[in-house]
Amino acid sequence: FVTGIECIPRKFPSDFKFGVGTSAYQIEGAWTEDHKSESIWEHYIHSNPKVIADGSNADVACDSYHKYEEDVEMLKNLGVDHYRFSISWPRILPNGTANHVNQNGVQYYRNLIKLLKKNKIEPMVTLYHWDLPQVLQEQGGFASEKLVKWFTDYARLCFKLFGKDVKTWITFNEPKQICLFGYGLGVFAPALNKSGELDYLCAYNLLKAHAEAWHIYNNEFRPHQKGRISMVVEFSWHEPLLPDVPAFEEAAISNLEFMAGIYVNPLYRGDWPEIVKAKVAHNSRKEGKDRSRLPEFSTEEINQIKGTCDFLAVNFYTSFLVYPSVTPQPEMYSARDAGVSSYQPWYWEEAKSVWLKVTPWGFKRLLKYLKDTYDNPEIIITENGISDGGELDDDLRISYMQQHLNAILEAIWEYGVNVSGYTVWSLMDSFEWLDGYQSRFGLYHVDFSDPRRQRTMKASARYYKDIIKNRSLDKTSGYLTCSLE
Ligand code: GBH
Repeated sequence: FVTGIECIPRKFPSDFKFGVGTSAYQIEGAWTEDHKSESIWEHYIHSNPKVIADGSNADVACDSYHKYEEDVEMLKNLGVDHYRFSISWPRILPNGTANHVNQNGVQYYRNLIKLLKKNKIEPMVTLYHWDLPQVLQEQGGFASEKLVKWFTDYARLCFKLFGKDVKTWITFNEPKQICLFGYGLGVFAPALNKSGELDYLCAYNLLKAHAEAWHIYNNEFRPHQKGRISMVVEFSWHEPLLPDVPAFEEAAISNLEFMAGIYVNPLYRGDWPEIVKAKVAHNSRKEGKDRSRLPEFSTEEINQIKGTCDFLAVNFYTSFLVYPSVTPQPEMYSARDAGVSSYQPWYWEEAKSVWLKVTPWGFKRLLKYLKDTYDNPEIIITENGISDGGELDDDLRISYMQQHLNAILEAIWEYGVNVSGYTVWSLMDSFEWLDGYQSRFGLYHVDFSDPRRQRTMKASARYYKDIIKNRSLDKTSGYLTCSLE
């Protein structure tokens, strides 16, 4: 029986913001210019060139250090509301610490921000997108408590230098990649692999550094600068392999909590998720340890961390099917602690990056889950995008964006999820970490064999430009999609 017709407006709310993103190390190049010092990624790649799929590095990358004016031209052409980029810590503070400020580095970001403002593009600035000064790594990096002081000195300096024009700050991009990949699995710089210990210690120090930076902003800068600050967390959706079977439902939640809740729960409630605390404590006891491998937050720390999140900043790319397992990937302690395994079926649509399968349905479920779990927060999508081989006629990217934007519309209109902005990853093709230049995420193509690093608009850029102009997913269907109930 047809009981009614459900119609979803295909239009975005009038104050919805559209943007694109990049990060310093992936685009700037000029890796030693004007007194910039070496970051952990430069150090890692220069000493192990084989870890990068095509043997490349980001010494020049998109050369945005010299070509930011062209970058802003592209942003203008797209008509974006905001541009998310990151500041290179070793470019601003070559010694790592705030005892010497590199004026040339400061000037670069001043110029960029000024040009953005002149063109009415809001800067959304990430303080840390994985490029720690190598000198600080040599003193322990994120495994050291000193990180809190190093990072908050750097953050305070940036608020002071740029806060007049920057109203949206991100402390860290994707703690999971920093801690699990960098200190647990040994695949990202600094390539340490003590999973189940160093990754948890990294998360502990990172969260304290984030919280302290939030309080510094809140107390010393917010009163007159009036901006907002948060931390970006990457969420994949974790779907139970067998839905409605309690053990599988629990496995999926467990993976969500170990992969993302571990970083987000503290921001909302001050502490690790209960399930994470319980499972790590249980396993630590079984291993004969006197205390949990997961560091414990003191009451004071809990109070300090709780509430340090002005909006929920979410990166979304893909989903996984999850099942309970007693023998998960042995090298991955956090998976072992979670007691789950996960995989992506071969028939899900593929991207160029092996880890990325197209799952807009997972995005919609995730948004609903976030609304329900964190008390209906304002959500900004700070990254979403897909890789291919760099084609100019990039149908795959257009279809990916169309499906993911549609998922947002459905989450807004069907579930009342408060999504206020969307950021495409990425403005242009750039250095894609371990994939080098083989996986391309850009709306603009970059020719890396050309010394001028020529940028060319792809079909997806024209598609996104239209969406931004119309504030709608299509112009033809009267802004509504209807389905029979
Ligand atoms: C984002 O991370 C990053 O913020 C951004 O810099 C990056 O360019 C973009 O994604 C695209 O990758 O190499 O198989 O061991 C998204 C999360 C982190 C998921 C790295 C895949 C690599 C897995 N990604 N991870 S693998």
